[in-house]
Amino acid sequence: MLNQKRRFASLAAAALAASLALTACGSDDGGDGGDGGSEGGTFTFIPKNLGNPYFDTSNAGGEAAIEEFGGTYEQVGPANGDDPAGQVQYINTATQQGRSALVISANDPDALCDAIGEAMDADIPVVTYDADTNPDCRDIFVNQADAEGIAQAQVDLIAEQIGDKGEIAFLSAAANATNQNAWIELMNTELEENHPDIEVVDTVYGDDDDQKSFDATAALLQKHPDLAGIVSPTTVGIAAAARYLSTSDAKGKVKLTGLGTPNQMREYVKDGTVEAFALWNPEDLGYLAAWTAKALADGDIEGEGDSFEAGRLGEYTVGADNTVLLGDPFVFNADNIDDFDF
Ligand code: RAM
Repeated sequence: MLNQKRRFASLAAAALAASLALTACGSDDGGDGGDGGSEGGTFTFIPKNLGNPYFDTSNAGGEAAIEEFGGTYEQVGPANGDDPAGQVQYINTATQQGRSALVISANDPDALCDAIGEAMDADIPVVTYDADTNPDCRDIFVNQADAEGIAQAQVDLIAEQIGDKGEIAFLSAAANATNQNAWIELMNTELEENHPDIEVVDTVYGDDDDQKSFDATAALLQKHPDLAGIVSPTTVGIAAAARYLSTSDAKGKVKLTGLGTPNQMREYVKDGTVEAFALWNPEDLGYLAAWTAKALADGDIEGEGDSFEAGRLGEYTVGADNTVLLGDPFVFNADNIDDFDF
């Protein structure tokens, strides 16, 4: 754990340096990328939604990688985090423009597959990162951390904070989000198997929209007066829930944990609303996704068993289901939160 902590801290420091050039949302027009090849190519990042600090950070990592290897970065995407149809339009446009590779956080496991298939038919490699599609409809998924590990970290946190008993609820992102759904399923299994006195009484969806997530938190508290805790496995959800709790009577009584960014959660850890939460380094995730896209575009890798260089992160090998794994989740609390800036 200590080693991992040190590794994460040094990666976070490097990420911090790199993130000084954090880009605003929108599209950097790179012109025509042409087919394949990373030099001079254009790499299109399509996050779940624009304006989400998590994706601002991850995509700044992608942009930094692309600058390192001499390509052009662009980011396009829908305004809302529950809009696969919006993502399809951006995929289609990028295909028509002949981009070198696409890097997508999918809002739905199936809905993007036809559009992704057309991109791949046009020899445009497609990497998913953060939230996967069905594995057979993309080239490679860059996974932030093992889903079991992400689920376990959050169950451990809530169990510890509520004394391993009582009612809890999930405040998720979009109802079709592959990543949140996989984590929630694994958390439910872990709770059933190892925490018999914790009862999951509700799962609600804030669609990675700040206001919807805020309102959903208020509604949860009203509907479940005995609620002991909320687990929000989304950076948008946990920040909105923390903001609600911080000025309510439930502050410090209804425990809140899940996945958050240190910068969004700092004030709520300091004011006692939140004890601890988890995440990985989103900047490294985007950085690794960009290097993966380059390796595919250059024909250096095709799938499982192939290795490639990912700049400052070193060498990675494509694993089962054509997945590249970034690392382990990390727990943030009052003792360490000031060591991080993302
Ligand atoms: C939100 C998004 C993203 C997820 C993080 C934890 O920013 O839903 O997909 O990975 O939270």
